[in-house]
Amino acid sequence: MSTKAVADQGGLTIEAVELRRVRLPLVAPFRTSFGTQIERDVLLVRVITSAGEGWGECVALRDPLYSSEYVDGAEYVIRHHLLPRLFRAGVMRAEAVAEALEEVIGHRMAKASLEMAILDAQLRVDESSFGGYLGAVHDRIDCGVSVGIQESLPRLIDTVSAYLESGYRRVKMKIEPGWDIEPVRAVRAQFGTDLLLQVDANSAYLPADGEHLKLLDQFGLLLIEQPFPEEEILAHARLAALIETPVCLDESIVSAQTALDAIELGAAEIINIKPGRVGGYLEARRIHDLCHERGIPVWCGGMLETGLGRAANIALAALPGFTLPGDVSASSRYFHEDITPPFEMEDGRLRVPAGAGLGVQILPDVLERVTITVQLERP
Ligand code: OSB
Ligand code: MG
Repeated sequence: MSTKAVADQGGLTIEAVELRRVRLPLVAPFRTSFGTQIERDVLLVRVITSAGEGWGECVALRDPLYSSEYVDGAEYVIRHHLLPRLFRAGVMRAEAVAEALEEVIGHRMAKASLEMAILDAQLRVDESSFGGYLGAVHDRIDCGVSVGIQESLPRLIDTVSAYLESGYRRVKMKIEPGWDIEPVRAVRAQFGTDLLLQVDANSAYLPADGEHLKLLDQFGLLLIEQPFPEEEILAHARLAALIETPVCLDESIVSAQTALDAIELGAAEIINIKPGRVGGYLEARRIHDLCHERGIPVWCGGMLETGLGRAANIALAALPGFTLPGDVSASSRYFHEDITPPFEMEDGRLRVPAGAGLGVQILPDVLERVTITVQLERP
């Protein structure tokens, strides 16, 4: 711990915050039940303090199709509603960010990006890593991969085959009505029953589709993720009682409170934890902790993050309750070129960064090349 430890000083003094929009083409179109992504339009947050800087990544997508948040809206709410509150609070520690922003309702992805940047800055000063701070117990994590909806069954088999050859330890297939039972049957037939396989519907089904989804039981899936809309907790609980396949929630879980309620109601047998969706890494850890106490398995979700968000997600995924491989893949699964040095898999695993803060450095040349706009906000 450095002599200028942030805790001793009561926090960091924020001098400015840079909001930077970057655009990274994806290596291949990624189709889900809510749309097709061909590039990642990301908002990055750089917090500049008297003791050094920190980076955050906002996971909001370009359009409000996965969740109500979207990147232009996140940038607006950060500039006009969140930063003024953060600046007013003066000296800041990551542990105090949520409270400083509490009166703004929702906008968790926007809030999470600020908390992440301040936590990175704070940990760099304290010379500790995200993993160390969050409570990581592993130095490597198992990688899963999320496979989009494909044009045809042969294409699907080729895509899954290539991912398995590169070492991924678990496959998640995106499904939607019309692309569910037969694609899963084809993957099982080709790769066998040992393959760790799960499906994600991104809210594409109706509560009345329970009997149809029960057809998935024959395939021995690890879980079905978010079949129904975000607010349909009761429908998920009823499905969990109807089918053998464990029901996992993603979109519905926006906080530790909603996680606890969903578990108590029998709607979440497994939880996908995405730090952005729940307002940050501290709330993500609280969800981990409560699930761990109750024996609910969790895994780390992904939002097609750059190397910054990926570094933090890997650290989170190294906590003891993350007993299932997450959607935390190698950088090459997403981008030809990332804004940090690429995360590379070794034997289907990624190493947890050990350096201070996020433990990754920005590549300035790449960052400049992919930047669309930069704005500097000052107290
Ligand atoms: O539902 O898990 C999801 C990507 C963007 C938005 C939502 C989801 C996803 C993924 C990909 O499934 C996860 C990743 O590899 O980053
Ligand atoms: Mg999902």
